[in-house]
Amino acid sequence: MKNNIQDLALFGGAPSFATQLHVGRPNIGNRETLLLRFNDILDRNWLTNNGPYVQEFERKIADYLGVRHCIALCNATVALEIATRALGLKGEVIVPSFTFIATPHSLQWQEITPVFCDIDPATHNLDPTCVERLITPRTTGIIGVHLWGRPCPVEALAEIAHRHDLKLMFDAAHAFGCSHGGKMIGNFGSAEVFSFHATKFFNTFEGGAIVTNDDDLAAKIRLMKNFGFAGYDKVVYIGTNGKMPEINAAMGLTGLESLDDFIEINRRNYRQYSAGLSGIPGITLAGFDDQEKSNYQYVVLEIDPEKSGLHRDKLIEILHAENIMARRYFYPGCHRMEPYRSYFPHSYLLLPETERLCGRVMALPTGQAVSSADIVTICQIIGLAIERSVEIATHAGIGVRYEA
Ligand code: T4K
Repeated sequence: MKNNIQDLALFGGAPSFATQLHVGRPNIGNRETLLLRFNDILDRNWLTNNGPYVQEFERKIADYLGVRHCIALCNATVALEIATRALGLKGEVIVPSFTFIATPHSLQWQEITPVFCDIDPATHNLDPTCVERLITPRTTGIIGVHLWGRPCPVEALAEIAHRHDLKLMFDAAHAFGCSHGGKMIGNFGSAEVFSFHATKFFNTFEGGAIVTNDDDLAAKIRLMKNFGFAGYDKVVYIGTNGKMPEINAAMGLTGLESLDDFIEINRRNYRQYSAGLSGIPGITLAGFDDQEKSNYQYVVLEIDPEKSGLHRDKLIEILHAENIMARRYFYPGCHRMEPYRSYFPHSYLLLPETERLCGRVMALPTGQAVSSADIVTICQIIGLAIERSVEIATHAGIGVRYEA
């Protein structure tokens, strides 16, 4: 237990953890079952191209979500590219800037202009009023991101899309296993895209999926992910290679069998963080709606520098020195990354809430790899740092910015 700032590793104490605790450590299901499936794949000599495990994986995901179609893909970035293309998006598409860079890149890659929209500070998701202000004659669609697995204002966005005759789809990379109004995420908009990357609470090593209730769209996506082939020697669309290999589906099928355990571990961790951080001035933990299903994969703190006396970046420096590898998701905002910062150098003027949150938010480690004792220690260090913020400022010079 550390009691004063000299105990903190940044100021000469021993790090709290001998090895690093990471955000995004993968959850792994039953190893024996997984290895049996790997052996099956090798015995069958069928490694990819819509193999039996991919087909089983797609059926199980569709059943779990209650959607008509799931198309398993190699990752969510390619899934976003295929979904936007299949929907016929072009010109301008409205997206949040407070997201992972894959959301706008999937558009720009196809020479569609991502138009960055501000967010509601209470939910970190698209603010429908700002969305409406950004619609121009070139706008063809809106992509909402269910950030941290918390649902977008889907009804308000659907109403705007309907009124302006725009396509609406969702980047649900964070939201597998989450619900909105009692309905699983995956059922909203024309299509939703999940990521099953290693860092997600449920993973297929790399992987993603498009889910939709639209039969025609699903058929088009299936062609597009396989070069446009509609049978041997017959190509009917421009397509790409978006296929998920069998080994990834085997990982996914095995993970699905432990899904409830993964969620339970995350929920337990989240509750413990919530209790351990409550009452620390200037710290707000992004909440989840208890009436809905959530995967609790992102433990996200907002640090108010006035109330806590510490800048987020100083706190990250302190945590990193303790081997707690907190992350500044999603700093500095997509609009401040290339090529967007060169294309739209003044876009920050329209993004005041995004700008504010990008400087205040951090994600903490959770999942199978984090124990209850680890969380006690992490909360204790955050509490100590904020309690001694004045001393820390004197010792280290406040306002020292974490390297950008
Ligand atoms: N849309 C949204 C809203 C997204 O957040 C993402 C991805 C996408 C779309 C695109 O999905 P994919 O095309 O990736 O399916 C990571 C992930 O690579 C990325 O998938 C994820 N979002 C994003 C939020 O996080 P980085 O740049 O933070 O990755 P990296 O390598 O720094 O790893 C993060 C942490 O995870 C590290 O602290 C270490 C740990 N880790 C990572 C890997 C790969 C492990 O412990 N084991 C591992 O195997 O992007």
